[in-house]
This record gives sequence, structure tokens and C-alpha cells, in this order.
Amino acid sequence: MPYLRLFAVYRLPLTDYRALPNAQRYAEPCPWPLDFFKKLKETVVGVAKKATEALKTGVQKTAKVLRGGFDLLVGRKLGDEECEELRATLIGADLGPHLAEDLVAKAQEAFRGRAIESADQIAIFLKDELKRQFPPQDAAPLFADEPPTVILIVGVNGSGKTTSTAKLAHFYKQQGQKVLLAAADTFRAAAVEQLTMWSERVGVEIVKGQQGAKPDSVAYTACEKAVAQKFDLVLIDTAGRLHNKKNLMDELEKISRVIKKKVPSGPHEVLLVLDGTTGQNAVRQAEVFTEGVGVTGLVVTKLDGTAKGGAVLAMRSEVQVPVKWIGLGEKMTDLKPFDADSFLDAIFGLDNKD
Ligand SMILES: Nc1nc2c(ncn2[C@@H]2O[C@H](COP(=O)(O)OP(=O)(O)O)[C@@H](O)[C@H]2O)c(=O)[nH]1
Ligand SMILES: [Mg+2]
Repeated sequence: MPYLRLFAVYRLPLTDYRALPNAQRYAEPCPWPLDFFKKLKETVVGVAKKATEALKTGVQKTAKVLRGGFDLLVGRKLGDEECEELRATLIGADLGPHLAEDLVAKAQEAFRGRAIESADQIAIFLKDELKRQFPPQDAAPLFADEPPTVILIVGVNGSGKTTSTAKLAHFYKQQGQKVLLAAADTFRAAAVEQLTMWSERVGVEIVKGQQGAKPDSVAYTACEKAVAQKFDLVLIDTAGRLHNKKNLMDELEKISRVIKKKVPSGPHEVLLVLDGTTGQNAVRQAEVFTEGVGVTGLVVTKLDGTAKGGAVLAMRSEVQVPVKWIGLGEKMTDLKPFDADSFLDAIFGLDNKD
């Protein structure tokens, strides 16, 4: 089907292109005239395939649980016993009780009296059903109209903030952005050292305060430097002293206030980092910490180490704020933009055929 193929190829650079800051979007020529088709075939298709492989490997523990459960249903009619098994499989992958219950009911209705012929059959059914259910969410990264864009990274201790900050720095540096890190977790010397090490590895500059300095003063200095030295992006790593929503609100308010002194439209993006290995707890945390506090996106980390990747789906159906990034490992390349469709393909073990 050449048209479908063309369409699939056509859409990818559009997504990449939209991810650029406005200033760059307007400054750069539109990417698709001239050798558009030739270039796309060579580069974009290759990149897309690689990304999918990385995603598949990253979520393989979740995929294994789901696939194992679907395999057991092949050749059987979806009766009460089978429904119970399907429910257990979905909950095993941490889709959460609501979503699991709903999907089982829909599956039972669809497969009533019919034997399931292949694991793919049930995987495709569930994927289509989930896609129908998800409210559309715009997970495109947010950027300032004029650089610098300021991104705040928040979340509880150990969720993966510092690592994700470094990964984002790497991602945007690869896109040609001039990136500045700000080590605003000033409570522990080790935290500043950790980000400093990452800044060297990634090859970006860092602003840090003395241990005990105020986080907002580090954020201020970073924004000042970013404006003066024309950085495109400032990534501010914060301390994870959240404990409750009020702490988060206070922290965000304080830091936002100083950012605005130098960059009035900032912060442009506030990313809440959640530890994916905590499954439904991460979903609850996302619900509580995103309501009315200005969080613009979620980063779900450590999906490589867990079979609870289905929590990302529960998050998507229960939390208003979109999942924007997923962490699939400890390397700087292991952070991927979240795309619901390829995520579903990957966890349901469906090949991305075009
Ligand atoms: N396997 C894996 N480990 C991760 C990922 N993200 C973070 N980590 C690890 O989680 C631990 C805590 O991360 P860190 O960034 O220091 O968390 P912070 O306290 O929120 O800043 C570190 O050992 C990271 O290497 C991920 O996506 N996959
Ligand atoms: Mg940290």
C-alpha cells in the first residue's frame, strides 16, 4: 500500500520539526522540499525502526507478562475462567483495576462464543480498544517563542530527576540546541557532583551553587547566564523534597518567581518525574501532584526494570497531564519521547508493520 507507506514516512519529520523551538522553527527552512522523499527514506525510516527496537527492548519485561498471558488464551473461548486469567494478566502488567476490568468486559463482549485464534488477535483488539479510550493528549514538548526555554524537573527523591535531566540535555544537544544545566538540588553535595559528572559526559555547561545555597538562587544565576550567553535551553534539576503537594507548590512557586525575573515567560515546561517501577503508586502520585500546580508533562522512568509498564497506560487514562518522556535505561540515550501508538505496539508484542 504505497499511500499508507508514504503517509507513515511523511508524518515522522513533522513530529520532529514541531519539537523544535519556535525561533528555530522559523529560522530554518521547511524540511520537505527538494530531496525530501529520498532523504526521508534513507534517514527517517531508519531512525524510526531503531527507536522502535529500543522501545521494544526497554519494555520487554512488561511485554513478556502480557504476551505470556495472551498465549495461554489461544484456542480457548473467552469464558469466565479465561476472563479471570486475562484480568490477572492485565493487572500483572499494572494497567490498574479500572482499566483491566473495562478491557476484560469489552473483550468478553467481542469474543463471546468464539475461540481466540492467536495471541495477536487479542493484542490487536486491546490495542484498538485502548486507543479508542484514551483522550487525545498533546505530548509535544513546550518551548518559548524566543529562547531560552526553561524546563523545571521535579519529582520525589530517587525517581530519576537528575538522570532524566542529563538525558534531556543529551537529546536536545543532539538536535543542535545550546543547553545549560542548573544544579538546583543544593541540599546534597553528591547531587551537584552527580549532575556535574553528567554535564561533562554530555558535553554541556552547568551552573551550580555552593552546598547549602538556595535552589532559587541557582535557578536565577542559570537564567541570567542563559539570557546573556544566548542559550536555547535551561534544564533545572531540583531537589526531591516533595513529601506532599503543598511542598511541590511552594517549591514551584519560589523557583518560578526567580525564573520570571530573567525569563518572564518561563518556566515553559514543568516535568514531573515518576518511578515506573512503583506502578500504581506512580499513577496516584501523578494524580495528586499534577492537579492545579502547573505540571505540564510526565516523565516515567525505569520502565526497563519492571513488568509494571502498563502503569503508563493507566496514567494516560486517569491523569490529565500527558506522559511526554519515558526512561528505558541508565544511559544518556535511554530517554524516549512517549508515543502511545508505538508504546502499545511494543508492550503488546505487535510488530510495527507499515
Ligand atoms: N534502569 C533505569 N534506571 C534509571 C532510570 N532513570 C533513572 N535511573 C536510576 O535511578 C537512580 C536514581 O536516579 P536519580 O536521577 O539520581 O534520581 P533523583 O533522586 O530523582 O535525581 C539512579 O541509580 C539512576 O541511574 C531508567 O530509566 N532506567
Ligand atoms: Mg537528583
